[in-house]
Amino acid sequence: ILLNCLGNDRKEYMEETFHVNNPNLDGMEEDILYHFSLGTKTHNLPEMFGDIKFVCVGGSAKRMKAFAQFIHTELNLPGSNDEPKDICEATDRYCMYKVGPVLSMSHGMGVPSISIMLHELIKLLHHAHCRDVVLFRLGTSGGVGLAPGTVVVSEKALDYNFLPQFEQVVLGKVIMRSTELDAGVSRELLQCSKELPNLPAVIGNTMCTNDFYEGQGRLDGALCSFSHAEKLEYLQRAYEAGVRNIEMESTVFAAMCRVCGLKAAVVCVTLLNRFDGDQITSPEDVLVEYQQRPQVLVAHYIKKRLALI
Ligand code: R2B
Ligand code: URA
Repeated sequence: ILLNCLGNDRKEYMEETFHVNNPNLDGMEEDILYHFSLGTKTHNLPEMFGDIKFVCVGGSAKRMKAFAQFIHTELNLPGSNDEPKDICEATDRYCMYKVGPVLSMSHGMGVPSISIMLHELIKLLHHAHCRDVVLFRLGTSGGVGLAPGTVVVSEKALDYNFLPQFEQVVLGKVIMRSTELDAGVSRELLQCSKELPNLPAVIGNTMCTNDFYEGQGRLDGALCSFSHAEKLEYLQRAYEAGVRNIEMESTVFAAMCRVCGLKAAVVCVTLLNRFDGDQITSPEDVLVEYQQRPQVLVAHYIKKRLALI
């Protein structure tokens, strides 16, 4: 089934099954995934990655290593998980761990960093002939009108104007891509949250920005060009547009997965309520526990899908 995705200069199509959206790839004798230190000639990608069904990505390398160890235990897999092998150890751009059918990867901070990683990740899944893969972004965020520690499962990823679109500049022109996420996976994740203790979760819209400070209406950066009242007015408008959290990668994540027909979900914990302040003041142990919440939720989902519970 071919669906017209968005009416742009160049039409893009979405099929039911996942596909890369670039005819040039077919003609390439070798594809070097430079930022992963992997390639189609140097590595047997189908053998290494062909059985992947769940890809979990998150900003921090340390957190994604911890997730690899956690999911190893949760899936009752054999062998030790003390020192999981970083498949991308030859580069320090990203880290990558494979745990049975789960790939855990870091993407760094912000749209440019995750976008480079997603180009190479989607090509990797394509070269490895993976099928029926679901992608999750497990992250942190600033909450909008929510108690800190609440997990937001994103309904839509919105831009700074609260629109469900991602702007990419291509050959000097702006291309718009839709940022809708998989409604079925989001609903199932919310259901999973109800089956877990200590996992407050909501479905809401997520606003993605290109900056942590002024770009998110913070008053505490090195620069600030607006008043406290203007900040609150912007957050209030965001709230009214259904925004419940703010982070820095969801729009490009949603857009790239959607164009390639990959199911995707964004699951971010809120570290603070932005109506109450800008600085992240919770103690380290509280923040560590908050950051485990998206991991616990997605692990529960994966176990259910694998019929382990
Ligand atoms: C959430 O946290 C990071 C900024 O602190 C950024 O990567 C994001 O989306
Ligand atoms: N990550 C963000 O992007 N914003 C916050 O306020 C907290 C974490």
